[in-house]
Amino acid sequence: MKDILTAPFVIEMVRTTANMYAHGWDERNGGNISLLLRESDVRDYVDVNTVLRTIPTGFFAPELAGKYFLVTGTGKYFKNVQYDPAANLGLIRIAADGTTAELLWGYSDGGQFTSELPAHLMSHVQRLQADPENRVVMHCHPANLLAMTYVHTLDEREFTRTLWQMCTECIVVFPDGVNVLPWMLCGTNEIGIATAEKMKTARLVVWSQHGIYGAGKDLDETFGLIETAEKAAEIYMKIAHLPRKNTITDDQMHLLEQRFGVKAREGYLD
Ligand code: 2HA
Ligand code: ZN
Repeated sequence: MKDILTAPFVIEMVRTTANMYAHGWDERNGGNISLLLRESDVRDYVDVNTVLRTIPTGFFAPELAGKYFLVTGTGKYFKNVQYDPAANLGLIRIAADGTTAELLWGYSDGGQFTSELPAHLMSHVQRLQADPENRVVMHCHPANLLAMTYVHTLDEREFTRTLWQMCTECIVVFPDGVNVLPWMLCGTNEIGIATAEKMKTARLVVWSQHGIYGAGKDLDETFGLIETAEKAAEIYMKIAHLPRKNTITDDQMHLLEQRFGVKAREGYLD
């Protein structure tokens, strides 16, 4: 067996959690990440036939039976992952029953996966249907996106259009736009179901007055997706109280669509 601390998926997760913390997106124990792995990714690093512990997930996801995930731990601080990956992360496999997680590595102090696992796993199911390459679901609390949910309408078309107007590259990075959930109680199957439903049509889902979910094919891409939306929200929060003299027009958005070969969400541009 190779040392799992040298596994690319652990190194990437350590770097990503540290970077997210440095961006101020993950105060205290805020935020969580799940990374879908193939058995071929993990079998050099763990004995896939040795289950350390089983942990009930609290919901039923038969589509994910046999799938492996590297998941941040509940109550754990992103800033600390780099110093003790084995305590702050866990490698789980969803058992054949679709409702039990089999721990193969990590949560070494007796801990378990994030309380938001339902939202993560249900979102993986939806994103895999939309894009078989999707491997990451990422949640965090970026300040400007959060601030925006206090002062901007939560209408998804309007919210998306405002973000697109704040930076030229936004429509290129997230042409599918941003879906928005009203405030809901976090850590529940209900918010998991609602998030996954929103993940059918967009890779970004805002949780009002709480944070954001992003999905993508790898950690870098998903980080970049949230980073771009958060940058746009930052511009919005800088200008929202000032008279707007200029903007990016819908005609200009159409030019961006053509130049970059993307298609804006149906009905979102005039
Ligand atoms: O894991 O961010 O939404 C802490 C949270 C819960
Ligand atoms: Zn949160």
